[in-house]
Amino acid sequence: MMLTVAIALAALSGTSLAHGGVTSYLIDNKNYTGYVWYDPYESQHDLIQRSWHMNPLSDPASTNLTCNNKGLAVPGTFHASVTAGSTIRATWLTPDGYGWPHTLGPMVAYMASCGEDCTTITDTSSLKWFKIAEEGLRAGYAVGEEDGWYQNDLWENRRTEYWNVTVPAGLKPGRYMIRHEIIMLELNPVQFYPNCAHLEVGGEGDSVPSDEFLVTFPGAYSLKDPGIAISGKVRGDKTTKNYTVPGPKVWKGE
Ligand SMILES: *[C@@H]1O[C@H](CO)[C@@H](O)[C@H](O)[C@H]1NC(C)=O
Ligand SMILES: *[C@@H]1O[C@H](CO)[C@@H](O)[C@H](O)[C@H]1NC(C)=O
Ligand SMILES: *[C@@H]1O[C@H](CO)[C@@H](O)[C@H](O)[C@H]1NC(C)=O
Ligand SMILES: *[C@@H]1O[C@H](CO)[C@@H](O)[C@H](O)[C@H]1NC(C)=O
Ligand SMILES: [Cu+2]
Repeated sequence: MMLTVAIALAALSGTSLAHGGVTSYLIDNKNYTGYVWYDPYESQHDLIQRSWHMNPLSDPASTNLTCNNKGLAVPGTFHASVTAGSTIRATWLTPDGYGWPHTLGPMVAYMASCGEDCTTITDTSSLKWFKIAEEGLRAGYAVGEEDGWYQNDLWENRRTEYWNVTVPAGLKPGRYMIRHEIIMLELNPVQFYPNCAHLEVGGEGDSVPSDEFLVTFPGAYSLKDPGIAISGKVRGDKTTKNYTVPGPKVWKGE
């Protein structure tokens, strides 16, 4: 117990320990364990999630931004079945019970059509992503107020360790990559924490997003975007009460 507290405090105060990513997904009542970043790639198999490392990414122009470094599919990787309109619950929780360590900044989720098969895609930078959900600054809060951000809710023992996003009900069935991302605005340079996984969407939908909703990673973000340029200046800012989440508008599936 004391050890857990000590580790949590150490991780909070030290920036090098204080990182992470999506560790499991709950999809249509099935729990899909994620890639374990501190275990060797060779030891992992049968996951929907691509490989990742806990370290932050800071260059919006790097191919590392797409699916977290190389974001490789593991042997036996597959697509998780999900019905359009269902909730996907992503958890940021390590096996030792230690959760997401940062508080200030938005959370976003994207999907991209894989065509025939997500599992065989090696170059994820050609995928066309559409945003399905975002958690920006809550109304009435300033950017420096932790309670203004859902990211703060993820903090261990604070309120919750997960984020629910809904697969747009109108989305056409097919195979899609999902990309969750936490953007940490505490420091300059900014820190991006993306994670990718494979989905097989079923249901009755027949919609696909039009071009105005589609972006690539890298490509979607610039260090000049207001919601990124502000990184390193939010802590202590009790006056800025607007925040523009980077990337395209959320596609609602219509
Ligand atoms: C899903 O599995 C992970 C890893 O085994 C576990 O930490 C988590 O508690 C599980 N979640 C649910 C909802 O069962
Ligand atoms: C991607 O990240 C890895 C590991 O941090 C680094 O060695 C590599 O140079 C990065 N590649 C690019 C294109 O930024
Ligand atoms: C998130 O989804 C789970 C089911 O996957 C549900 O039990 C939980 O109440 C949802 N939480 C919120 C905050 O919507
Ligand atoms: C807040 O709004 C102002 C005025 O529209 C804009 O210039 C600024 O970039 C916005 N700030 C953020 C962080 O989005
Ligand atoms: Cu960190």
